[in-house]
Amino acid sequence: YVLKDSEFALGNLVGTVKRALDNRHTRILVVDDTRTTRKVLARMLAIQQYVVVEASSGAEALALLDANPDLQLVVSDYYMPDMDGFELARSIRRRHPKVRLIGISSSTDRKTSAGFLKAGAHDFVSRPFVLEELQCRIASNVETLTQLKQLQELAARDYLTGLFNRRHFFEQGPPLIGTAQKAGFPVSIALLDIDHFKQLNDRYGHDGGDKVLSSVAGNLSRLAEHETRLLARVGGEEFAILFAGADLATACRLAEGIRAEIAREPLLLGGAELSLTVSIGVAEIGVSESLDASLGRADRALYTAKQEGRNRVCA
Ligand code: GH3
Ligand code: MG
Ligand code: MG
Ligand code: MG
Repeated sequence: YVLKDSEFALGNLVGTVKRALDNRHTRILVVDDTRTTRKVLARMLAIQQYVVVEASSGAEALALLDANPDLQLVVSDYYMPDMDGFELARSIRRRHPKVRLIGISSSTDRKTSAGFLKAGAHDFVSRPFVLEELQCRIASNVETLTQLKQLQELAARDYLTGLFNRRHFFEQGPPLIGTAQKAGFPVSIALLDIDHFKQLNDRYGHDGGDKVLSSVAGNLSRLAEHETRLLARVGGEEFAILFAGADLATACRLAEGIRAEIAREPLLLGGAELSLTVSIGVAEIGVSESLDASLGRADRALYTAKQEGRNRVCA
């Protein structure tokens, strides 16, 4: 079966439309001091459905990047009065190492492309440019950004439960704690461990145990869902939650709510109803106390909860 020309053309058209739809959320910063050149480029990208933001100088570009973390791709001119393209590339590299930059300059100076790349640009297009070349270079840089984002997302997640993993918890925890404490808010930490989990593994096998873990994780993310909270699977059947804005008493109340809800609702495992409990240790994080140290104190409180009979919250 051979595609007819018309079908082939239709396929191309559909591909273009699909790609354009994918572009809708990608924002591109166009930097050029010459208004007309900037407008022409901006219009070309807008036709491709990219969201275009414009800057008429390097300083304006840097200010826009500082203010908009979702600006990830810059297309910049070389000759500009306040700051040339190379200097802008170096500043972007320093201040926004994840942002990708494509340099543009007139093709008469062949050294410009090397200069741009040496200054930290990822790609280069000569003016006057062939529209298709510019589109392809932008598309390939957007693809790299998308892949990086997917990798980062994967690296932050625990494969079994889909929750954030220990690495992400220790990466994002300290800045969250720092921001909250600097603004005068308390931050507390809860460490949660499933009771008698080994027995579940023995009874239902490791696969059954895994299913229980996923299910508990699902319940936890529902119960702990809040922008001021950070939930992660920090060990085999151990989960940690940071409560920003919660002092010890508040965090204990929140933890008690989670404990009670998990104890109340039986889990379904292969048609069987299974009741399950958790023990939780809570600590309020001291100003300038490390996350490690506060997690250690929550762990000691958790040990007490286990000692005192499980299915309880201790501080
Ligand atoms: P306790 O109430 O004292 O916490 O008793 P426990 O049986 O839960 O004891 P402990 O916390 O020491 O045991 C945790 C068990 O969790 C040991 C390990 O076999 C199991 N486990 C850890 N990670 C996984 C996992 O990814 N999948 C499964 N199925 N089991 C796991
Ligand atoms: Mg210029
Ligand atoms: Mg454990
Ligand atoms: Mg346990």
